[in-house]
Amino acid sequence: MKSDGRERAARVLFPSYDSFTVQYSLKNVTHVYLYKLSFCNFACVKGLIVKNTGSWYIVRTASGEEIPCKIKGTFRLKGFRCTNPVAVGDHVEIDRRPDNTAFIAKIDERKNYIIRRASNLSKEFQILAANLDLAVLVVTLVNPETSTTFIDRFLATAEAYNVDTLIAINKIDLLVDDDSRALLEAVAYLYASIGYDVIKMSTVTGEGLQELARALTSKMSLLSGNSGVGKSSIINKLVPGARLRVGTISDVHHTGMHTTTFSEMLDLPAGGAIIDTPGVKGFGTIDFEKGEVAHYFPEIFKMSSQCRYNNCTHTHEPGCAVLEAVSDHRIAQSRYASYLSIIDDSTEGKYRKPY
Ligand SMILES: Nc1nc2c(ncn2[C@@H]2O[C@H](COP(=O)(O)OP(=O)(O)OP(=O)(O)O)[C@@H](O)[C@H]2O)c(=O)[nH]1
Ligand SMILES: [Mg+2]
Ligand SMILES: [Zn+2]
Repeated sequence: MKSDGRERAARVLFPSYDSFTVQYSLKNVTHVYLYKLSFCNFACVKGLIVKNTGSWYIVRTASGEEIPCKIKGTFRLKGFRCTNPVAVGDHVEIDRRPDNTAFIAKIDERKNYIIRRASNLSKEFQILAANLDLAVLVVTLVNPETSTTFIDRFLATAEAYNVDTLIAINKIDLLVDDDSRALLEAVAYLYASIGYDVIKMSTVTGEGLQELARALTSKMSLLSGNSGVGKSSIINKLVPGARLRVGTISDVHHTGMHTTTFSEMLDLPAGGAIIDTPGVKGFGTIDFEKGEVAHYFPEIFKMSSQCRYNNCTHTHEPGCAVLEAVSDHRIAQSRYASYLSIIDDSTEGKYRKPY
């Protein structure tokens, strides 16, 4: 603000968290200025969310200091309840109080994020991470078996929210017989042919680790997937000294035990950072219009230009090129089933099954 005395006539019109408006009149002309963060000059610090424990967020400032912060109950989004309105990867401004408590006062606009519906029928959603260069979906064909519906729902969401995705098929050391090897090649081929990067890997044999490390260099990446697929094990191999807790696989259900309970960002030795997240069971999609779902399945979208009708939903219409391609096996049945499952969500406005 200028120091010519004008500020004495200034009036704070709309105080808010991060800005206020000042109005004054000079020679019969009214000037209105929006001052951003002016009142935060003393206490406001910018930083990056590097850890989310559920009730606390750890914010790393430019000087490297890590400050535990709470949030105020003001970050709500249109009608949905969010289990974590602030996510790892968010750039924020925090308000430090004299009593040494700190609150997140503002979230900067996000470049992108990955979001899922948290549970059946609820309007709750969860932001897995924000401001990503890459989302790595870790999947396994055994112990546990990742369903194709889960994979496809994740990929469609990443397409919708503009995040590049890489599929890491982990635990390939367990695929020893011919049938399992053939399945591995088929899954890898399916997703590579659609245009996704696929890495076949094992933290036990070390296969694929270098390739993954190269793909992550200088990027902000998220690791996501079902519990027990080896996300934390992968990070322990990539980040010297990480020592993240690694779980066991249930003997009965061959599923993970939800070992990681909070999201955490770790710096990579060659530059960039990786975010470990708790395993997720289902992947409910958010906010998709029925007509736009096809846009998030690249091979279905490509084929849809040849459908007879512009507004074809690819479910029953005559002259549907997508249905034809599914019956000719040019589009995988599993992908089409996933497409239908998301259409079903949008139709019902509900998310029932734990995909
Ligand atoms: N055979 C085999 N086992 C692996 C591999 N990678 C991880 N594991 C094992 O899989 C189990 C689960 O690994 P975690 O790293 O805890 O899995 P996670 O994805 O982080 O699981 P959550 O934190 O529960 O989401 C552990 O017993 C690991 O030792 C692999 O490449 N091959
Ligand atoms: Mg883990
Ligand atoms: Zn069609």
